[in-house]
Amino acid sequence: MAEKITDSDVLLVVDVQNDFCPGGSLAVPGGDEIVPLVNRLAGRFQHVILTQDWHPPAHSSFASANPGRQPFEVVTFPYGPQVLWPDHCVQETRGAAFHDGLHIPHAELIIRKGYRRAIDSYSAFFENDRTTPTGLAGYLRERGLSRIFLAGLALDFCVRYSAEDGHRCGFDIVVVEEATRGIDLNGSVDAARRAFAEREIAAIAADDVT
Ligand code: VGL
Ligand code: ZN
Repeated sequence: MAEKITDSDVLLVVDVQNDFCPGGSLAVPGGDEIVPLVNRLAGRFQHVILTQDWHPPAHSSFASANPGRQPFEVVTFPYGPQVLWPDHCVQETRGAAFHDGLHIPHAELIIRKGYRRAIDSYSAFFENDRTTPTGLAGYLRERGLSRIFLAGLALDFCVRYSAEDGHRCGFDIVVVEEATRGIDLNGSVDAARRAFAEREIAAIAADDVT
């Protein structure tokens, strides 16, 4: 199923940041391997938006900010279950910077998320309370961008939540799975694929994006 890219399509490149790549504090296995493909894909789109995980020091999602807790434990926050992470993507650190190989000079917007200390934010649309908006839906609507292709890190967290929320907001969503990698905690990659299938969120091979 080849898809012709049009002026109302946008590529959303999720969190291709040093901390999510090998050597980073929350490294996604093979996270850096997607960079050349993401660059090539981006070259086919007129419109590209990047997201950047952007936490203040001692963010509530860090295990280090929750006494007695370890990274990857799940705890209950006022808005529901929350995985506790190693410290990562702290504002203005090298870990929060985009991977050095990411080269998308025509990216139109960088949307930062996770900057409220008390709420984590996986999705590019809503924080983890699923009600606080990032502003992306309004931006896309005003720009007439109606179909979102997704790439980046991590498939089972920020890409998954962005896909589901984008779908819920009425956008057409296409996940370019080859241009993603997952963290895979307790079957979370399979759960992401099931969630996409249930919502008829399309998957596409990178070569079919033309
Ligand atoms: C992410 C965990 C914590 C992601 C961000 O980009 O998938 N995962 N913060
Ligand atoms: Zn984060």
